[in-house]
Amino acid sequence: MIPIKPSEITPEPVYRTRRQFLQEMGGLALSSLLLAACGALPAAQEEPPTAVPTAGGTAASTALPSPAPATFPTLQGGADELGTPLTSLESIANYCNFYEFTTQKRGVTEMARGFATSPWQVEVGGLVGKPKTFGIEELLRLPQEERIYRMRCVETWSMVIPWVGFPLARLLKEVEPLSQAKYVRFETLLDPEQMPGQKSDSFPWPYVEGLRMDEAMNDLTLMATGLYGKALPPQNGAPLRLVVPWKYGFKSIKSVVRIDLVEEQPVSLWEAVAPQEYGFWANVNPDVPHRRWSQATEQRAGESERIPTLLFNGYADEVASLYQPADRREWYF
Ligand SMILES: Nc1nc2c(c(=O)[nH]1)N[C@H]1C(S)=C(S)[C@@H](COP(=O)(O)O)O[C@H]1N2
Ligand SMILES: [Mo]
Repeated sequence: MIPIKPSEITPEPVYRTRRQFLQEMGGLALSSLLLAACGALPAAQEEPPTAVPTAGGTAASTALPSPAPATFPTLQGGADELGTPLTSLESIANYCNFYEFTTQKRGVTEMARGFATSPWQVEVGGLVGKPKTFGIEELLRLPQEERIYRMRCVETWSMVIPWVGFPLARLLKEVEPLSQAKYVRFETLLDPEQMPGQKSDSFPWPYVEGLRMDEAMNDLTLMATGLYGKALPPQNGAPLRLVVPWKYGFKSIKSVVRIDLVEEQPVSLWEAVAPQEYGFWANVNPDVPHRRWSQATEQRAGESERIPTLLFNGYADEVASLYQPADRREWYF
């Protein structure tokens, strides 16, 4: 790490906020130095904790886009169903993976400020009876509910996030899936002018992800439109992102513009980039290590101790039956 004190490079008020934030994220900074971002890049591309976004970045990050839709439910409780306290909005909104902007987790917030999320359309098609292009305002009119989910990145950091959104199943029913549809394929916006990371040819843009039909229809699978009772911050995937809490975080694709029902298993971005390290299924399993590190424990944002990782990220009762036989290694890769 570079031995520069934050006080040497930023004015005092910003430095204070930043210092509080860095205290919370200190452990994460360390683990991100040890692990390459989602594995395919050299660890050297990760930023040390002193190289934080420009002055004021932290303070402004809580200024969420407004207005949030009136239908957003208010926060029900301060913990998940296991009693784990929520991760602070400060952490959720300032430590992000969103490679379309930058591979620097603490740089995303600043880079994504001003990202245009309205107008926004989501094209839903492929093997469906009634293909349809939805305006985001139409999707925001669907009943929105709050879901507190654990989020486990494949890099071993994790958060507990109070999402707002609607089940993906609700949207898919609108377009009437045909029986030939076996998988759902999702695509993020392609717009290198707004998302400068897409000018890098290290990745096959746009970001693509996929689910099998029964995973997509599972009630846990959420299309998130907000968090902490407000509209999604751009850096967290505004205006609409997938959340699949029992899988590693990279499956939860951000800023979705296209959803296709397809017959063939889609090839996701990470699978295309590093097929030896990232598979299609990516179900969380502490007993199946990543090729380069253990998945047995994780670092919860804001906590110093590492904690055990749970099978299916703690959602085994809801989803384990989808994966038979259970010991097939591919499910966890
Ligand atoms: N389009 C897109 N979606 C993405 C990513 C990305 O880089 N681009 N990163 C993924 C990874 S690796 C993780 S861990 C989560 C992070 O979500 P968060 O930044 O909101 O915590 O988003 C996932 N979705
Ligand atoms: Mo991730």
